[in-house]
Amino acid sequence: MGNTTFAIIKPDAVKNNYTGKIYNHILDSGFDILCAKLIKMTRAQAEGFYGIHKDKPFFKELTTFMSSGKCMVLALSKESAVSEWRKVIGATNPEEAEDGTIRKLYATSLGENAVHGSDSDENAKIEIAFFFSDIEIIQNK
Ligand code: IDP
Ligand code: MG
Repeated sequence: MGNTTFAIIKPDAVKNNYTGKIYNHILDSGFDILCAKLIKMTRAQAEGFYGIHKDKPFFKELTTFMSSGKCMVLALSKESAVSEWRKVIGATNPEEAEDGTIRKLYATSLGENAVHGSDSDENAKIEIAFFFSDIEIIQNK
């Protein structure tokens, strides 16, 4: 298992002023933040990032939402970062997310669910490279 994952604080959470709370949640859960920045994606960027879902019925809703406002993108480090971060964020649908998870605490709905987390080491690497250049990433050595 790798020790890096990729996260997004999504536009609903940024709009609702949960960025600081989620940032604290990340640190309190033992992650080291390798890099972070506030961005606003274009529709084309959102479509590129979520290309894996292009045939899903919710693709248009998802890419409209993800390009609707500012979001914070982050690379996070911890042992088994991918699975550890998925535990901290909770189930995709906030109604099914466990108490104390970020999605349970801060999500708006199934589509607008506050945060993103990579689903594999391979995708974490691809997703970090999508948003960050090598020079932006503080190596954890
Ligand atoms: P994940 O974010 O928990 O990995 P995925 O299945 O990869 O969940 O879906 C990516 C994102 O697409 C979700 O986080 C959510 O924002 C959105 N999404 C997933 N399923 C639906 C749906 O049925 N309706 C609307 N949006 C959805
Ligand atoms: Mg996913």
